[in-house]
Amino acid sequence: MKLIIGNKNYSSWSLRAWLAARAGGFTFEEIRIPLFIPGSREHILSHSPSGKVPCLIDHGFVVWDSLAIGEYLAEKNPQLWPADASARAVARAVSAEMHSGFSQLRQNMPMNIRKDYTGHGHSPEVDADIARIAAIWADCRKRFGSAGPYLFGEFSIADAAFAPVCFRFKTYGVKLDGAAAAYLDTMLSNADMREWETAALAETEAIAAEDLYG
Ligand SMILES: N[C@@H](CCC(=O)N[C@@H](CS)C(=O)NCC(=O)O)C(=O)O
Repeated sequence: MKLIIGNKNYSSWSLRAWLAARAGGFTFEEIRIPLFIPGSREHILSHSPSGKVPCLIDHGFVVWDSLAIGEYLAEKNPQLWPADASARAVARAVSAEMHSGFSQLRQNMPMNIRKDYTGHGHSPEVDADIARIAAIWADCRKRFGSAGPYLFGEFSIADAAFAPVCFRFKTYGVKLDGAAAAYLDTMLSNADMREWETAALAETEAIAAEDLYG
């Protein structure tokens, strides 16, 4: 398998697919294409029909979009979703909510692992997104998380879906409490998350449009 990804510092969608592939135990070659530099669009299009990353290529078969990649990997390793049908339904619901929602948080607190933007990015709408995410985390941990430290116990695609938010909360110094704070600590200590973070810190490309606060 090959996984086409963007800059580790900035590409939140890439992180989701990469974590799902890691958590599923897949061996894959990583092809990193720095975004928004001359030639990057053509380079991505040579692999990914949407012109976006991430994109998974399995023996020539192409799957794009992070959620579709997660589902494709879960067909091969069902442990990427919770085993219990109710837990699995909620895991899909919160992953879909993350995939299509929280636009204010995305716009005002883009993933930018290298920066310390503590205190930046807040507005009533952003704070409402943060509150909803904290409520999702606390609810999943309480109802489904008894078998481990992740949202549904064991690491699942739902954790991969929220992983970029965890890095955002670190960058922007977002303070949580209770179960949501404990879950954030768990995610930021996860070995794959740490490996991604180390690689992001070593990157040197800067995307001015994403460096919102200097
Ligand atoms: N919904 C898509 C979003 C993919 C996406 O927007 N990727 C961004 C990088 S994080 C991208 O490829 N941008 C490059 C471009 O638009 O030219 C997914 O889940 O994979």
